[in-house]
Amino acid sequence: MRTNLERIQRDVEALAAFNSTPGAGLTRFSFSEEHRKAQDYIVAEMEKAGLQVRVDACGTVIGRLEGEDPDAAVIMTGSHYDSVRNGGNFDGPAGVITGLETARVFQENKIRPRRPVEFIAMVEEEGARFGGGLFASRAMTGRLTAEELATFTDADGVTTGEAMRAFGLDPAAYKQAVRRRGEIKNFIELHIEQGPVLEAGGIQVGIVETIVGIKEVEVTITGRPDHAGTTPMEMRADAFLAASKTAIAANEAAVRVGEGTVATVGKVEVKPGSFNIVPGKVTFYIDIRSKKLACVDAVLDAVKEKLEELTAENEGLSYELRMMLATDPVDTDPHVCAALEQSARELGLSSKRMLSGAGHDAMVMADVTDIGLVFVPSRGGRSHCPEEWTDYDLLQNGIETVCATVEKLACD
Ligand code: HGY
Ligand code: MN
Ligand code: MN
Ligand code: MN
Repeated sequence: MRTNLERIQRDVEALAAFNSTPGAGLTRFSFSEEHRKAQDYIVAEMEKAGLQVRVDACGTVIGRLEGEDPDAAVIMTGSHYDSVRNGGNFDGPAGVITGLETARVFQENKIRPRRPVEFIAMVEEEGARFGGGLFASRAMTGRLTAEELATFTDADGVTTGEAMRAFGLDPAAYKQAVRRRGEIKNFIELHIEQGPVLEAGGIQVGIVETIVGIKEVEVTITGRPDHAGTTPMEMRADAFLAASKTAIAANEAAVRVGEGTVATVGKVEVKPGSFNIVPGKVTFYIDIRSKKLACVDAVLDAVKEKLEELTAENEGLSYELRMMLATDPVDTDPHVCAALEQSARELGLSSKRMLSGAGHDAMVMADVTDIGLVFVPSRGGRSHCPEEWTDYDLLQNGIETVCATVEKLACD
């Protein structure tokens, strides 16, 4: 092994300390103080590894190792380092640390690649603060819009653009983050599996062939706040009841269409939010995913039908639906998959081709380059919770696989 287990563990523990909910999992929202401290750590480690470091217009940290041919298309690896609320220490940072450790191996072994190599650390992949998500990769691929920066807000009503400005970025310059097709030869991301497949099969490395498509919609149902005791049931315009029926419709549609399709309502805001007031307004988010886009759309259609039915039968109810994120299913590049598989084999590691039910920045980077996505096992298949864990030696297996593959692709 050329990577160093102690350094990997130190990186995980160092980044995990930049946390706004210590003792209750990891919470590191974008453009927060925790983000700032984590960014400072990553920049310092990249500089120590001999990289030229910059932060792009939307906050992605980019460490560049110049190639013998500085104009050659770049080999890029990395992931995100923001988190969900009360999440785990590995979702995202595992891929950022893969980059740090690969850069260190290049430095220690005096590897001078023909192609430039860029190691990146991205923000707001989860969308946990502003909704949407996959922010940095959408900024790099030109999908981000000024409208989003001005309208996506956090729980305090702060827009993404305002948070960027407070962090020292200029939201008006967001387009400067865009990377053109042709600039990047490959993007490879290492990520924890966040599911049970590798652990259950005793497989060391997952090589993802397809990443599911995702549609995330925000639904706001407006009803009428009334006294919970004096308002007869048949006279109510109960927004939460309508939201519940809509959530059930989404759930039943996902089960009905099958193909591994999933639908989740994980965030609900009920207003005014008192036990003795009939809910007047409910905003909730439906996350729909499938390896088949037609299945995602079938579930979304079922949601829209239910909303139309509920508001037709009760004129006190109305709804608005806002698309927060829409990404199609994406296949990874067969050549990159083969190179990753060969690296795993040469390292004596077992590997398995698989589907990703989680979304990842790699799926967006596929707009401008050919991608690879590597999984390492998650203990008990758990993620997006404090129990999220990957043994450091299992993480190291994935890092070695990516490091060897980045070296091959960069030195070809
Ligand atoms: O939601 C996801 O799949 C990813 O963790 N952002
Ligand atoms: Mn995640
Ligand atoms: Mn992630
Ligand atoms: Mn991701």
